[in-house]
Amino acid sequence: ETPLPKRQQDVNHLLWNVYDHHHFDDLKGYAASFDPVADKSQYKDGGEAAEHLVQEYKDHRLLEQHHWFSLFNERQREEALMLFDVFMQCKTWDCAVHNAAYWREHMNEGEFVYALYTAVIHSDLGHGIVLPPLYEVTPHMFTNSEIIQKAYTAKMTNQPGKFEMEFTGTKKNKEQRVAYFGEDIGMNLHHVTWHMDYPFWWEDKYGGHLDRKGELFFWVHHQLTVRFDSERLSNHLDMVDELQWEKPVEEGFAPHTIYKYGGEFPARPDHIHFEDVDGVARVRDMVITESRIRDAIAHGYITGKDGKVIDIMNDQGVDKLGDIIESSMYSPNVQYYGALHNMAHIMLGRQGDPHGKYNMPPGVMEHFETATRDPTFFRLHKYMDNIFKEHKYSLPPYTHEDLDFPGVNIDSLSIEGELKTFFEDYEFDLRNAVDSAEGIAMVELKANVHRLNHNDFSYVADVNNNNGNEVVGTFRLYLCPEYDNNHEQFDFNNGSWHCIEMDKFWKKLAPGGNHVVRKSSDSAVTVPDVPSLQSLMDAADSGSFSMPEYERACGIPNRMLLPKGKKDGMEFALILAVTDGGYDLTHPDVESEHGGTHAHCGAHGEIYPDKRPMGFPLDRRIPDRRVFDETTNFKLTHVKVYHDDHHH
Ligand code: CUO
Repeated sequence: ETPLPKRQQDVNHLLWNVYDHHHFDDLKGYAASFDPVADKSQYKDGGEAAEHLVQEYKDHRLLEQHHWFSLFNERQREEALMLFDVFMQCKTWDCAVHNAAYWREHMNEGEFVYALYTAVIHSDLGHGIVLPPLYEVTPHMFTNSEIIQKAYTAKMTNQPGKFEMEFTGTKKNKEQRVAYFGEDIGMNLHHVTWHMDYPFWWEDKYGGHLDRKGELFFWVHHQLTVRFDSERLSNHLDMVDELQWEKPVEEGFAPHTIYKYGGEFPARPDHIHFEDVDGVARVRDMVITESRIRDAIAHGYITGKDGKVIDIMNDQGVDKLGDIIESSMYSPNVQYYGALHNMAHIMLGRQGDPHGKYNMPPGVMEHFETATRDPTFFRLHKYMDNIFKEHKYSLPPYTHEDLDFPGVNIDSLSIEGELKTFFEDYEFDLRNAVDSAEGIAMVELKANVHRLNHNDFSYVADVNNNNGNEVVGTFRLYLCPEYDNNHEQFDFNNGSWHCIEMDKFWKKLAPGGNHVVRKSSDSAVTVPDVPSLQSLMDAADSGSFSMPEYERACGIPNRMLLPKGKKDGMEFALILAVTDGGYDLTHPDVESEHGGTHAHCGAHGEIYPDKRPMGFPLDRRIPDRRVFDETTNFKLTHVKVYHDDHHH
């Protein structure tokens, strides 16, 4: 088979300057002489998918080039999936790369990029490839119009440039204080990649079942929501209020972002009331969909489209609810429960032009790359998070027996090092934002962003195992804000829903005392920065490419593991629960890191490594905290997160 450095090089070249179709010489040849349906034996399906796409192309039904692309647009999604399907049907890399070079010339560029990314993630042929950071492939979706304009001007005058990317808006808008979170390029990369790892359009026919996809949808967005709330508290802002269909959308939003082709992203004024969106949904439909879901929660079951009753009063209930709320193709009854979440994204994206009067392109809410820039994103997801909470809190609280790990107790829990955050500078490449006009040399174009980071630290725990034999412990670490913005202390029951998942790992515990040290950099919720496209090109060209640590881009950026905190320290409860790994762990390989980012993103191509519900044991209501106090394999300690406001 084609060696990894060559496959990496092909992907780099396919994604370089997608919009002006500058081709590397190797790909030029492929594109010119290839006929996708000449040799049908190269496809697993005998060429059916390729024939379908070729026919659509011949009939001039495909979306033009140099036009915006949105996954939420049904026809555009269909087209992107036609190409995705062709890639997935390829038996060899050679087939895939020829098709890619060919369709790059004939399809809409946004559709092409989406199909290629998702195929590299989900096809066996993509194994080992590091997908270049999307913020360098389609920079328009990750930066603002000011930067883009400067890049064009620099390019025209052939001047290299480095531009300061400021957060959107002004100090007059208090939401700007937390723009560093919603506009972080790494955070947006995490979000868009999660939705590529677990697409709502996924059907098992493409390549197997995605384990606990609905629950992951809940958990990854719950964690974005609670992390955003802790960032708000760090900046003296109240936690987010939920969005309601029949109340005004409080915050307006001026995105200051521009499409590569298709003009500016639409803005939305303050305090508007939701309007029906032509061709999408009426506000009333949204209210009906919501009440059907709330009814299901109240009754404890979902009704399938065949009328079958699906019990949700158990650990698996949240997975089913995730499927119907998003909704994904896994929803057992989309006719009845609708697609609350996906519709809401479109409804919000269109509120600036609900009747299509001004022919505006989709709003930031209609792309996973850009959605978190709009403060309403978090109001929408808080709204859905509260629906999930309603379900979780309808389940019986855990008993001592549910939580207990007999013979295991935690003697101490502390932090080694200081929990300290700061802002730093980071550069990324803008060259793909501008066209590579023939004859004009490629000048260096960079954006400089300010982003949150923190010092390395370790968790230190002394765990006693009195069982007389070795046992496996599941270590679950959470960080929970202790006070709201009015300095009211959360009681244990109200506070536990706001806990940030910090890490989850498995460890063998020898009989007697175990001194466990876990580094912050090993966290199962975070990933490191993906290398730049240029360094991926250099590495692949050198012929010895291997970077397994960057293969997955889904995960909170490791530098954002800690919330910002406050200059004089912000109080958090640090919680460690050590539960029975002999039961929890689905794999025999105890010390495996399961791909490094499994807590929010699963283990690629495998079942989720932890049998317990995500968020365990803090995912249900806790009416009596004595249950936890009496559980010796559970420990709570108080810590402070400091923010150093000297820029690093
Ligand atoms: Cu990720 Cu709403 O699900 O943006």
